[in-house]
Amino acid sequence: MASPVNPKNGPGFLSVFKQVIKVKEAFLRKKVLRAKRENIARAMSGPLDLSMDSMEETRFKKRNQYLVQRLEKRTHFSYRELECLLLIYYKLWKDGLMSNPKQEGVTKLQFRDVLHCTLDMTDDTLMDRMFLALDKGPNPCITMETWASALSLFLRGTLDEKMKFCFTVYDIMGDGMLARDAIFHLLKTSLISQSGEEDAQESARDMIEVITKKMDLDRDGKISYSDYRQSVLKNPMLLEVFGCCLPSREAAFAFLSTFATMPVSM
Ligand SMILES: [Ca+2]
Repeated sequence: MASPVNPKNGPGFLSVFKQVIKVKEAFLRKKVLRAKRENIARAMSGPLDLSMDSMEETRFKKRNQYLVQRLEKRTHFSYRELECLLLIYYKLWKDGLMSNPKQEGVTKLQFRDVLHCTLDMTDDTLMDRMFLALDKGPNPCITMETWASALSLFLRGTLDEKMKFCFTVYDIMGDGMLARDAIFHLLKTSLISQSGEEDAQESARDMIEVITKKMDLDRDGKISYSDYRQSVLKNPMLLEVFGCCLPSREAAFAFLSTFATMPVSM
């Protein structure tokens, strides 16, 4: 695929995008119950397209039409939504090219910033694990496919998709089982950001008993995917029990409203 050309100067795309999302979030909180969601999306989609002329946009869409067709089958987005999402990718890539002309796509670092700034995923403790679950390759950039499928999961993923993703993030040993020490490590790590190291150890020790009792359904001392899945189906609050790795509903909704024709209901 050809590199984007003629990156324009001006504020970085991500910072513009971040501001748009923040405005949308505030706006949606106040108005979502009264305003028609489609109108919100249409009325507020303008500012994101400032940095690309229509010829360039048309060329980009034409060049990627087969990819969009493929992604339409594999993600929860429509053809038009995918075009918008890939345009966001393209603009981020162009942003990156300003500092590194050899950059071959959106870098993982940029994607991390997007998750941080626009999807409010500010908990860094599991970020590396999340990237491994999304994209195992050593390449510093993510492909458009990874971009689209990750956002499909974060914005419109089914409970099953989310459970599989979360468990993969938690499964540090990669053997499909969460042993006691892995559970302790996950709990402690997620608690450290809220309390100090010592308090986190203490709390993790307390929590491990409660959680194992609740989730280790076959009583073999480990939490398998089947234990986890059945527990989450019974109580969806347990989905992110071992650490945050999904955006909040509000953040996902605000992001969706930048490009989606029919955002999910809140
Ligand atoms: Ca078990």
